[in-house]
Amino acid sequence: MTEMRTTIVRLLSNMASAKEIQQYLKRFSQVDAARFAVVKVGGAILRDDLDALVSSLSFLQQVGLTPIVIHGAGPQLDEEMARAGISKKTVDGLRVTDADGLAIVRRVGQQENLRLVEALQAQGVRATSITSGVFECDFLGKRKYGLVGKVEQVHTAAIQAAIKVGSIPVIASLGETAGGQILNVNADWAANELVKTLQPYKIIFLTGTGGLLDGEGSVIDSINLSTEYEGLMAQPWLHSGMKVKIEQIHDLLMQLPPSSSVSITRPDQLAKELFTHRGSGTLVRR
Ligand code: X2W
Repeated sequence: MTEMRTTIVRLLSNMASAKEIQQYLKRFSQVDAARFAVVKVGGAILRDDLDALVSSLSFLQQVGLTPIVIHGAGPQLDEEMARAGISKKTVDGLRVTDADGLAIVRRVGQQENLRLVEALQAQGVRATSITSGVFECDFLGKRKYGLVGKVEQVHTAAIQAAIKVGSIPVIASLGETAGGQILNVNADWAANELVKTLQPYKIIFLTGTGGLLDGEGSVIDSINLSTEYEGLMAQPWLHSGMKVKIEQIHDLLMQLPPSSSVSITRPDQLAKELFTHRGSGTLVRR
């Protein structure tokens, strides 16, 4: 514990007081190790900010907190599909996926997954690649969306096994039906289903914006849904993308224990968000 404290104090010394950090460490050490945090990583982060992501995840690992990582690969898929001459079509923000598209979704999903796992392992961090067997799906609507899944059940055995040996589970957002058909699953949806099943203490969405933005484009520090939700949704400056995000977070938190919270931040700010009172991105509580 002393060694752990020294590491954290050194890493965070210019962000927070030692007392503050110790308070959080104590709090986190009381949480069930298998349910500490689910971290959703968008494909854009894997492409643009891999080093900061790896440092932040390995920092958590060093202080004895094993996060569960679920990632997407949206921009990489856009690029690979364009290269293959497949034009992008989305319905309700979801990628309509045919058999040729699915082949790319599988290949790119697995590639991006391994890229993160290998980057972690290169830094001496144990990480386990999980690209199947977690999200049991049904077709969301074959005619409308093609080979796109809606998660029916989350199987956590592989995740628990990794956590048990202190290895970071790194999960791709690929699903399969009971009949074995692989399906494309939106990574935010996959993250939400994972969260509902695991009921983690912390839910973290890592984005390039570093948080939810107000009308001026500044990061909103915190949102208390029980007192601020209605007012916030009525704001004329809240544009549609953010509105949908806040609605989704609201629905998610309502299904979780009251102590759960959602943090939206950038990879390099993750430790600051978790270990300081001021935080870094947007903290959403119910
Ligand atoms: C997404 C899966 C990847 C994803 C897609 O094909 O783009 C569906 O839309 P990000 O980087 O987290 O956005 N699937 C059905 O969600 O990646």
